[in-house]
Amino acid sequence: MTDARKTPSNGTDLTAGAQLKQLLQGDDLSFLMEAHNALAAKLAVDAGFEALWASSLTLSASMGMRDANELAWPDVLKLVDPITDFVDRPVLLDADSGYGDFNIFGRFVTKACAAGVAGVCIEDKAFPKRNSFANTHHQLADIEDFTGMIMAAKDQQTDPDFCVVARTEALVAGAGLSEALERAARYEAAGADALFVHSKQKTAFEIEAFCKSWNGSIPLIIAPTTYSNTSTDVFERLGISAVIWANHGLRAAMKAMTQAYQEIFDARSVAELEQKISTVDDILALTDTEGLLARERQLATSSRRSG
Ligand code: SPV
Ligand code: MG
Repeated sequence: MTDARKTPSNGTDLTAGAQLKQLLQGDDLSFLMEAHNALAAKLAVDAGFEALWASSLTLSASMGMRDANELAWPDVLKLVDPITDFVDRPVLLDADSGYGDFNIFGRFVTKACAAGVAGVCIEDKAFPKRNSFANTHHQLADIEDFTGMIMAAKDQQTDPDFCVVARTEALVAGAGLSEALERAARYEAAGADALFVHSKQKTAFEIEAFCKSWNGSIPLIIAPTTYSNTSTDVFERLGISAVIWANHGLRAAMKAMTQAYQEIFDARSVAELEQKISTVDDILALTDTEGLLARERQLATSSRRSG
């Protein structure tokens, strides 16, 4: 029996990995929306997003933790499982810097495949990592160690189309364009399925320079969190394959919840707010409670008949 709670399938028999690969390799620019839990994932899919980003920043924050490997890797898998369970869209899981070495990362990849994850993103920073926007020194990983982790991931994926996205933090770390290009080329040669080049600048000048000099052939991914004013047309012209809106779901929720809580606290009443927020029926509908009740009635009827 199909699970009616789930987002309707997009009508494909492709594995999660193959769906993500198809998006990344397609001619059109794709968009991945951040989701920090199953509810957020469902809302993103309902809005039209075809793929999701399970962000280390927002998964951690939603657990009250810092984006600094405070969330251990088994817990990351526990948090992503309800997301892949609830929505039939590919999820790219942010695996930070791979949680240690090739061995741990390889095990992580096998378990991520079993959890229905479409791909993982691994960034070339030392463990424990710090969020890219944390005002600190960002220590880059050794290139050989990092390429070993990419190779271990490709060896240990159980979905043949699982996507291993290599992310270079060379620009974030201030190591410069040529370091970023060198690392990107090495990661492609090691078997990465796509390259995520990150920048924390307020404009896209670093990304533009990177794209103009890059002569690799794997898809390019960006997360324009700080250069948010750059038009999407620019990304298309640069030949970028996918844009990750990396934290906007949690940021929207935080703002809305902060305002609602304050309004209720100040008014000592919910009367004013009632018309402005989702209804309890909306919550029941989100998880198809009516489907459960219908099934309950159906089973009661058939057991009365057979009894
Ligand atoms: C995340 O969303 O966790 C990311 C992107 O890795 S960033 O926060 O920009 O590092
Ligand atoms: Mg992250």
